[in-house]
Amino acid sequence: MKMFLGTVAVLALLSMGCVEDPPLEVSDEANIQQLVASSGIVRMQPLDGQGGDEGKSVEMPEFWFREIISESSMELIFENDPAIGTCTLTVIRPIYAQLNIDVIHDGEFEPGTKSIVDVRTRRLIVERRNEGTAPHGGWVLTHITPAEYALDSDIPQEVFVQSMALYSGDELIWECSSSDTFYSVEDGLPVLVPGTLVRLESEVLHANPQMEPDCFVFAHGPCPTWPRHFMNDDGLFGDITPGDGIFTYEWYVEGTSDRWFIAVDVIDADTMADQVEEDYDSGAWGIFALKE
Ligand SMILES: [Ca+2]
Ligand SMILES: [Ca+2]
Ligand SMILES: [Ca+2]
Repeated sequence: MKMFLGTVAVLALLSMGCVEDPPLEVSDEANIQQLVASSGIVRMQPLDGQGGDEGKSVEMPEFWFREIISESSMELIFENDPAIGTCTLTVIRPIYAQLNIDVIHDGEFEPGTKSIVDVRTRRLIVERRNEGTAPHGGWVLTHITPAEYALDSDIPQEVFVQSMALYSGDELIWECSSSDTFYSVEDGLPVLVPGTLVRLESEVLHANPQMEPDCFVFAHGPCPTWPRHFMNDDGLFGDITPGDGIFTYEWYVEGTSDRWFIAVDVIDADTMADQVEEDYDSGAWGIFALKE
């Protein structure tokens, strides 16, 4: 065992030595890869937070949450040659997880599990502003689309987010009706002011509705008490019109973070109806909101 540890230490020193040698020339692709890896707002959170939504509906499970099994590293697809000084990229990151779900309302947590095989995708635009300068060879992130979460399993996806809108009071401060929309990192992301009442609205689609309700919608991230919240369409808690297909969650912005990853997460009611079938079906969109 001692010899083994010694070998590991030597290898670690050798590899540190390699890192110290500065590369002669870093390619645009390598610089962009480093920029994307180091940028906090490119991150696509796994939506594994637990919620304050229990008991909001009799059709809902007693408890449920996603548990990450593994996340693959980010894959970048360059949509053009970065030599021209600007480049559009697709970022793909698979995730393997399980849905822990307990549908028996008895106060005991005895969940079943459902496999989650998802892929998260978003697109970026990067620009070379000051060639050859640090960091990242002068490459900066200028635009970003929302992150889109989709099934990558054998199950056909039937539930989809269609829109997201953020209001501060009555003022619309950010909206998205296509996950292909690019937003300027500088001035196109939602900005939230601590202490203000903010409303997140979303429309969703069920392509093959069989149940009533046909899906459940959740907000992730905005409020520190719980990372996950039930979005309702019953005309209460900030929802303006009951039954109009616009789901709402509203909250007072707290000043505890510099930014919040805000996602809308739709889950098929058929997925939530039992704890034994391998029928996980969900879709989501997410975007970073900044603190004013
Ligand atoms: Ca139970
Ligand atoms: Ca509504
Ligand atoms: Ca089912």
